[in-house]
Amino acid sequence: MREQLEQLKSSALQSIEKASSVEQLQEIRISLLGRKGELTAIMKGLGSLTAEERPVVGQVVNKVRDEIEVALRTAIESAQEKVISARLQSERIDISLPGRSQLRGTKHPISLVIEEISSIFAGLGFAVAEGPEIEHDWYNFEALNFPPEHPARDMQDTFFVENNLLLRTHTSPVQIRTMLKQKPPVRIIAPGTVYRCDSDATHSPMFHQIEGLMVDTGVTFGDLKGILTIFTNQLFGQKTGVRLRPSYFPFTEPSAEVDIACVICSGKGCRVCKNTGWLEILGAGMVDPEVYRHVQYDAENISGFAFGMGIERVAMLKYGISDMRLLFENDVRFLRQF
Ligand code: 2U9
Repeated sequence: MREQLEQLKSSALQSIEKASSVEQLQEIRISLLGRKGELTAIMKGLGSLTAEERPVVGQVVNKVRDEIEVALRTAIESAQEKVISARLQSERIDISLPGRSQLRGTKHPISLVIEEISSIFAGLGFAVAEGPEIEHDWYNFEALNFPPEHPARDMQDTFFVENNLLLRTHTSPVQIRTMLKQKPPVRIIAPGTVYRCDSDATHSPMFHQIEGLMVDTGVTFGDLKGILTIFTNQLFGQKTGVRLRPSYFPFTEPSAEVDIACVICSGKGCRVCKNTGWLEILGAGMVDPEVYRHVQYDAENISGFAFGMGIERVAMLKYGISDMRLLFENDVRFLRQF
C-alpha cells in the first residue's frame, strides 16, 4: 500500500506540474481528493487494515494528502497570478482619460431664498423657530383671534384633516407655540411650508412663508418700519424704496401692507408692477392684544410687531421667474440654473 501511495503521489505531482490552467488543477483536485477521488478511496480503505497497520499507513496517507494539497495550492496561486499578469500586459489602462465627473445637485430657489432671508434676520438678532405642518384649529385660528365662524377664516381656504386638525394655512401657529413656551423678549422668524385649497397660475395649494415676531417692552410701529426697511434693503438692494399702506389682519392692529419700489422698472411702471411702480412684498402689524391674552402675555407691559411674506413671490421677483409652477415641476433644466 505504501508503494501504491508513493506512485499515486509522484503521478499526482507530475500532472500538477504539467497542468497549465486553474481549471485543470481543480479537476486534478477532484480526481484525487473529491468524494470519488483516488486518495479518498484509499483513505476509505484504511478501515479494512489491521489495528497495527492502520496508524502506520494512516500517517503515510495523511502525509501524501498534505503534500498533494500544498502542491495544488501553490500551482493554483501561480496559475492565477499568470492570468492576472497576462491581463495586465494586454489591457493597458489609459490613465490620461479624464474621469467621469459626478453630477452635483443645486439648491432649490425656495431654499436659497429661505436661507438668504434667515441670514438677514439672524444679523438682526432673530432666531429660527419651527413647528408641525398638521396643526390644531386652536393654534392656527383661535389663538390668532379668528373666532369660530369668523368670516376671516374664509380668506384662508383650509384643508381639514379630521376633527380639529388641519394643514396649517400660515406659519403663525409656530409663533403661538413659541410664546406659550417662553416669556418675552421674543425675536423669531418662522419659515416653512403652508397649505391653502387654492390653485391657479399664481396660487399653489402648497407654498412657503416666512413670518416674524418681535415682542419686548417698548416695541413700536417705528421698530417695525425700521426692521422691515433694513430687511428689504438688504434683500433687494440699498436704494429700494419702501412704503406702508393700511390693511387688516385678525392678529395685528394696526396692520399694514409693505410695498417695495418695483425691482423691474425702479418705480417707473411696468407690466410686473401693473404700472403702479410698487410691488407688495410683506404684510405686517402690531400684535393684537387679543393674541397676547391667548398666550398669557401681559399686554399692558409688553408690545410687539409681526410680519409675513410668501417665499415664492420673493423668489420669482429676485430671479425673474415668470410662472410659479416652474418652482414645483422639478424640471432639472430649470433647477440647475440656480
Ligand atoms: C402671531 C401674531 C401675528 C403674521 C403676519 C402677515 C401680516 C401677512 C401674508 C403675507 C403673504 C401671508 O403668504 S401670505 O399670503 N402674511 O400679511 N402675517 S402679519 O402675524 C402674526 C403671526 C403670529 C402670533
